Amino acid sequence: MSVGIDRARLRDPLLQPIAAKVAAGERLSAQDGLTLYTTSDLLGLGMLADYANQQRNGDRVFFSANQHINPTNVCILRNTCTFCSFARMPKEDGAYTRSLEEVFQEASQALEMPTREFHIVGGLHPKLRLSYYTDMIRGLKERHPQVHVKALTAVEIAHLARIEQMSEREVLLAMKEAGLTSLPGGGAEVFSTAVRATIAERKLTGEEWLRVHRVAHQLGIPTNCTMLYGHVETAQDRIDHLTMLRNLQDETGGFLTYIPLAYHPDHNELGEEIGRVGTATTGYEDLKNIAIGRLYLDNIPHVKTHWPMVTPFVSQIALSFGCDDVEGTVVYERIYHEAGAHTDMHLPYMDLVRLIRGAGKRPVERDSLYQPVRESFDELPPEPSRRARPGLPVVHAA
Ligand code: V47
Repeated sequence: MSVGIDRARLRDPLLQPIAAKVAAGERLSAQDGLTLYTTSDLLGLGMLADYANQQRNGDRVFFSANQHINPTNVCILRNTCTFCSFARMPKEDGAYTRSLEEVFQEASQALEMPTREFHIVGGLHPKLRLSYYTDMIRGLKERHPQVHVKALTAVEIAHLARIEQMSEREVLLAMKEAGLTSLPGGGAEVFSTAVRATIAERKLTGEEWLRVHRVAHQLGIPTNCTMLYGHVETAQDRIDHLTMLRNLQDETGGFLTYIPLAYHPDHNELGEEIGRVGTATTGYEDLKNIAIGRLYLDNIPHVKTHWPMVTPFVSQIALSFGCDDVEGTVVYERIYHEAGAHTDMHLPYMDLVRLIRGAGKRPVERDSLYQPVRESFDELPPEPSRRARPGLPVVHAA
């Protein structure tokens, strides 16, 4: 059922001309984007985003039976990415690097659920070579041929290219050859040079991040994109970032989904510096970023809510604010839990179905490429048999 735009319900008159553009399917300008960031009419903004989403996706909401795997937290940027709580120096307490056998073992733990995607990201390890990752992908595909592998952020691709003295294109080709389906959207943070100088001084630049994604798209590897919000960035920085994503998408069409990532301030230097420890972003900000992503990125088909960061509760409401995709079962979430997220690490498959249905939407299990895998769930056995099997450490954050 398609909802319309009831312009009488807009409390902020500045939203009226934007509503006219949304109704006509016209692209929003950067100034419109800034207006959306500054309005306090959250429900008006949500109505516009819901309309734009319904036009594209109807009442379908996608989710995936996926598993996050983080092969190492050792990262050469440990001391300069001040927002990150996950990275460790090689000899620091808590540093770990998995052998390939350990990765394969972890990957087989959740297979009682119908896993369709491995989401693999980690630190920039000074010694792990390209072959570690290509052997990992090959080994995973041999063991689980039906599972898609979405692996390594643009930052990790650029790092491997540097240590292997290869081009990014060659690294991506080798990964594709090994069985890679797509790239996740991490590492983008906020493209602004000034923001990066504060939060990620030595990470690759925005232009470099976009270059890796452009090459991936040219090679037929679709990718995701993200923006890390809620730290030192301004509304202008956010719109500039979204404009750069939109421009690349006009050029290549290779982005599948946009995921706004809510900054978590615990156990990292930036949180202490800006006095935010213990105070993550608000639901208001989280919903705004989802809605603006939907309206401004008119050429990116999907907008995903990452429930480990914003809670399943906010994610469910996001489904009425322009969002059509919920992060999947996840199984082990480490990056945000290190930074103070209090959500569970794992959301059982049927809980996701219920969450989507509870928002009045139609759940669709998808694969990494947004091909529907299952749209009817009533015949599935009830839990607990579809939960991860006993013994799998489904860890609840303290
Ligand atoms: O790039 C790191 C973020 C990202 C913190 O493509 C933090 O489907 C909040 O990109 N607070 C990696 N965020 C995760 C990511 C992702 C997640 C889910 C789905 C997909 C996808 C991609 O995590 C990093 C960084 O932006 N991050 N530290 C922190 N303290």
